[in-house]
Amino acid sequence: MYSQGLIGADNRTEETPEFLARFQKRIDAEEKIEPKDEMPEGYRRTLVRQIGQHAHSEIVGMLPEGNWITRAPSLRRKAALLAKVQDEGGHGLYLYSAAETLGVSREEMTEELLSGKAKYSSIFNYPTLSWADMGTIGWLVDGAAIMNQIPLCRCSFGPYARAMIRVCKEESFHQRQGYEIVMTLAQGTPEQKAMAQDSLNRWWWPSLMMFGPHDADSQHSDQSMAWKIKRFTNDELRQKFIDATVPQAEYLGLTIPDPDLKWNEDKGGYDHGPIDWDEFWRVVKGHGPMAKDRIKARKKAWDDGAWVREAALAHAEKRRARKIAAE
Ligand code: FAQ
Repeated sequence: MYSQGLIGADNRTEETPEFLARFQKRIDAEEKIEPKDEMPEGYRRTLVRQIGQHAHSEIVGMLPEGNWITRAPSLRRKAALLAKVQDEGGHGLYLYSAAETLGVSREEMTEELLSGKAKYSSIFNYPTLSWADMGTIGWLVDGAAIMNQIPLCRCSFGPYARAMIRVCKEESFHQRQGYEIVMTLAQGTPEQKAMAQDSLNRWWWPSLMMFGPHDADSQHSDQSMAWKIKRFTNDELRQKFIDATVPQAEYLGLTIPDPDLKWNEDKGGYDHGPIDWDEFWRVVKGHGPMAKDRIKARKKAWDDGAWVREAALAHAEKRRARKIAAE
């Protein structure tokens, strides 16, 4: 991928075969790469892309659930949902900070999100139509996020790996509170059970799409695996998620909306029906059902927050000037 003559992420080091071999040796020895270490520019760019996309997903991911905070059915549910959405905001901030260590600013990343240049997870482009969706998001969306993020705790880039440890602990609470909501509905009245089933029907396939395209169509997987940014391929993680989730649905007495789903004794996992990749790419390219609303909401939040950023900068400048005057 790299030839002699390319310059590394520090803008000085030439990416010679020796440089690349030295870097790969550190990766292979499971050493953590830290922000000031020498690294190939491709490694830096891959991380900025993935961590930036991940941060945007957390922040945009607050919107579908935020939609239900005022309509939570009890004080207990409202308190848990508020805490969960707040955690997601926190995850976004850790992740923006991790990306900033690679020389990209939060403003630049936000601009890329608002202009449509940077992606965020396809899952957050679907609407939350009923209270049951709060349960299903915790159960399936956070469940899928954990499956994907536990291996990221071993990512070769130190700040990302460390951020993921805390994020995963919080995601685990999110998953449980979601499963408990769905369990309450599934064990409730026939109408409540139907609401849970309808929600599962709508979120199952988009949750499988969260893991990204089939391995054969995943342009970044090979290099990201070699750099130990990713530890498993998209299909491997999707399979693990299906195998863990099917028994959970059975326990709830709910039906996964896939007539082709069946246990395969030979592979020790479930076979599943075809994923609608046309829908996936449509959503990824910005044509998801809620795509326009999501970006509009983020743009409004950014614009409405301009005075806070300006005030914080003016305050910092005033303090700096006072400190200099006192010296
Ligand atoms: N949606 O070559 P690959 C959460 C893009 S956090 C949109 O396979 P890669 C917490 C991909 O960027 C959820 N785009 O790419 C929560 C690439 O496009 P690019 C987010 C997608 O990076 C819960 C192109 O397709 N999690 O849920 C998607 O090796 C509840 C080719 O794909 C993360 O971001 C998609 N689903 O693998 C919050 C985890 N899939 O960039 C609120 C970190 C693929 O070349 C409520 N990220 N694309 O223009 C990753 O693990 C990886 O980036 C993958 C994709 C696995 C997502």
